[in-house]
Amino acid sequence: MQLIVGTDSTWSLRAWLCAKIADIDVSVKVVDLTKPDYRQQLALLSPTGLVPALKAENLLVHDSLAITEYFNELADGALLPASREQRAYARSLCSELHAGFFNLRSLCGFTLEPVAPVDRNTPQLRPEIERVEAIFDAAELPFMFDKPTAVDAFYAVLAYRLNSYGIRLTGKAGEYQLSLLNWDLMTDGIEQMRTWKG
Ligand SMILES: N[C@@H](CCC(=O)N[C@@H](CS)C(=O)NCC(=O)O)C(=O)O
Repeated sequence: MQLIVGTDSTWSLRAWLCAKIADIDVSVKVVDLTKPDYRQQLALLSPTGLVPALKAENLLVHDSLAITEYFNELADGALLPASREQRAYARSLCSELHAGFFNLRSLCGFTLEPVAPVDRNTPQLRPEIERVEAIFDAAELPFMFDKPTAVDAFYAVLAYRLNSYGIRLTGKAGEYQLSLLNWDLMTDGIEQMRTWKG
């Protein structure tokens, strides 16, 4: 299987992390999203013109959440917690990230380079950060549940983004943020992302 990813693409990193948690072997094809002709390249690889996309035999999965679910099925549920209730909660958290946190995304753009801190108390950021805090507060530690799941993969990228902008959560939420930042898979993922830039 081939995972088509983009430079500095957080959605791509989430899919890559999920492949690793599920122990699924994928080769990586990188599209440099800074190149002037990247849209032409992507048009040949992904029906939406977006990354990530997963190319399997007779199949193309073109959204990070769908890729995560596909990996989860291939790996007999390895990406979600064991209980049905926890799986429903985990899916809600992944969907919430996938569909939300617009202000954090637009005001704290993902970057591997050092950036200036932002004020977490601005009216746009504060409610979203408080929501992240509430989610992180419920973590079992060191992961959200009793084993690494897609939730950790999805939120590790957000934990990293917050940290880049000088936003360190406190209390249990802060412990979970730190645990995600120090997670060996996440540090490997960040290194992997640096190689995508060539
Ligand atoms: N909901 C999609 C979002 C994918 C997405 O927005 N990808 C961005 C990179 S992070 C992209 O391909 N951008 C290229 C463009 O906008 O032309 C997913 O989760 O896979």
